[in-house]
Amino acid sequence: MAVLTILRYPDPRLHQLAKPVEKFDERLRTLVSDMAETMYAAPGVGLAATQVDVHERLIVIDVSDTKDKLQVFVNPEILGASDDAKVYEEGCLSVPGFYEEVERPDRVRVRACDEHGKAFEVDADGLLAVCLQHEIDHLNGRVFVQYLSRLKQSRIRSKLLKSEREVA
Ligand code: GNR
Ligand code: NI
Repeated sequence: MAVLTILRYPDPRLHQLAKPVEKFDERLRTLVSDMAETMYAAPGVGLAATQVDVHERLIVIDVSDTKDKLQVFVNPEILGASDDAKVYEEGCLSVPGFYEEVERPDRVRVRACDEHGKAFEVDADGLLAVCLQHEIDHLNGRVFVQYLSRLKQSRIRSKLLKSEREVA
């Protein structure tokens, strides 16, 4: 078990397109358990492999209050989305300290495999729907700040670059 390093915006590696997982082997299950540990330690409600610099289509999510309901999505696909949208105040472990409103479809149907390669589908609403869309965006190289105005994006970028310099 290991806590992995989370990439921070505006790291260009956050914009890489992740490739499908092909082998459901021990390496994948170790990565799932390290990602889960990293998510719980942060703490966060979700984590995409892209955020730990692994460019494969893998997400972990736990939106439970008790933090004991890990959900693993390998090669997730959005099969359908509701016409009605909802605004949610989003944050991201790769964009620490910033919370902004993002509008997305209210409900999504997602198909994925678990870490053993078994396929399943879920109908998601509420925070799970927001989180699934946020994480699948990461796999496609998209960070939530890209939904904001260019002014907000550039403010967030320069503040995070400045705080990086202060830590160094
Ligand atoms: O921990 C997280 N909380 C969150 C809150 C609102 C909308 C999305 C999220 S996901 C985020 C963890 C993260 O950055 N996942 O990529
Ligand atoms: Ni995120």
